[in-house]
Order: sequence, then structure tokens, then C-alpha cells
Amino acid sequence: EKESKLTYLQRAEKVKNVTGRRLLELMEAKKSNLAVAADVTTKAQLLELAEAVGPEICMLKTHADIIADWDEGTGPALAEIAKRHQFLLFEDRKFADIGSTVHHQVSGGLHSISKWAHVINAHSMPGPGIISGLKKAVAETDSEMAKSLGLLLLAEMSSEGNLATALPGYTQKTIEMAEAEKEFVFGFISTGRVAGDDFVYLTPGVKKSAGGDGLGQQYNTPEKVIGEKESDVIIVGRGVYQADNPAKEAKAYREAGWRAYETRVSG
Ligand code: BMP
Repeated sequence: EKESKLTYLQRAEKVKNVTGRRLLELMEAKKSNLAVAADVTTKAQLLELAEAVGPEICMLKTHADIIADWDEGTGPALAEIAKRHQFLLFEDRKFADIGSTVHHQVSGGLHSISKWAHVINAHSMPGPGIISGLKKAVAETDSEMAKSLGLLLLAEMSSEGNLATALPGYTQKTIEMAEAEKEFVFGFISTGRVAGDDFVYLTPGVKKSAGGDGLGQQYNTPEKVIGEKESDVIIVGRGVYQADNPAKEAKAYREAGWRAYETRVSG
């Protein structure tokens, strides 16, 4: 793929999934390509963080299953904050099972993900049936919100030794699965741009300075991820929520990410 000079708005026209288009449009409107990974462990911390970083982000990435006191009200409370500050909710559940099982996992259980999330993701490991299972859940819902759910596939991971990156053909096969389902799949979790301008690329493992966490995570800077690797969205967790002032730190990451994007599209 040749270097991408298209703006997020120009890219929005190419994306078939309505939530993918909305993401690119609100990124341009808020001048933010920052997603914060809200890996806190209580409902109160989660809502407080969402409120604090809300003005700076295009997306809040959640792990609902690490919230000790998650209850029926948590999803709707997050959705209210997301609507007010104009960002999307991405539940990073990483579905990885057969179609029939993920069909229940996305809509049922304690977390009822499809009732409040705008974006979900899945491993390509089980094959295309995983997309069919998630699509079936969306088709059966009577919630307007769930009908517009967007799916991301994990084309690569940030962690050292991950097999998506190590196995020849894994990323390419994942892209082929996405190409076949463009109404639903609008992008990838990847270390950078791995396919065309009609997908959105979101990259975790981002910090002010490169390095690791001692548990396999590998960090790159916003400049490298957006500028050199041509990803679209930086996902920052500990870099933001462990800071003394998460709101201020989110602003700094937003500005760094946006500068790297502007340099890329103008250069
Ligand atoms: P941190 O910035 O604190 O390292 O957090 C990274 C976040 O991104 C975590 O929520 C993790 O689950 C997620 N993530 C990742 O780090 N690498 C991947 O390849 C895929 C992920 O979803």
C-alpha cells in the first residue's frame, strides 16, 4: 500500500460501516485521534476517568470484565457520558470462540455488551464464523444502537512474540476476512496501516517514550505510530490513567497524536 495522504474526512467516505464513518467524522471534529484504555477496576473510577478525559478523546476503550462492581447501570452511565462528550465506546472483549458462542457473549451475560458499546473486536483465529455469529446477534436485536455496531479484527498485537505477527499469512488472512464483511468490519487492531484507506487502524502499546512493561507489552511513541506506521488511532492506557492528572495527560497525548497526523497528511 502506498503512503496515505488522505484526511480522516476523506477516508470516512470510503468506509461502509456507519460507526466507522462516524468515528472518522468525530475525530476530525474534535481534532482527536486518541483512544484512552480505561483499565481501572471499579465503576466509580471508570465513570470518573470517562468524564475527565471525555473532551480529549474520540473513543474510550473498556474491559468491562475487570470492573469489580459492574452492574446494569454501568453501560448506560458510560453511554450518557459518551454522548455528552461525543466519543465512542469500544468494549475490548476480543471475542475468540465459535459463532454460536460469541452470539451469546456479545448480547447476554452480566455485561450485555451490545446494549451500550459502539465498537467491539474479535480475533480472526476461529475463522469467518466468528463474524457471522456476531452479525447474527446484531440482526436479532431490537436496539437501534446495536444495529450500528462496528467490528474490528485483531490483525496484529502489540505484545512480544504474538503469533498474529509471527505466523506468516495470519495478518493477510485476517484482512481477507474483513474485506468480505465491510458493512460490519471497519478496521483493525494493528501496529500500523496494514491494508487500504477504506479501513481504520487502531494501535495499542503507545507511550511518550518507547519501551516495555516487563509483561510483554511493547510501546511506541505517537509520532512513530501515526507518522511512520500510518495508524489512525493511538490507544493509551497506563500513560494516561496512571498520570497524576489524567485529563491533562490525555490533552498532551491528543495534541501529540494530532500533530503527527497533520504532519502526515500535509507532508
Ligand atoms: P497500556 O497502554 O496500559 O499498555 O494498555 C494497552 C491496552 O490495549 C490494554 O487495555 C490492552 O488490553 C490493549 N491491547 C494491547 O495492549 N495490545 C494489543 O495487541 C491489543 C490490545 O487490545
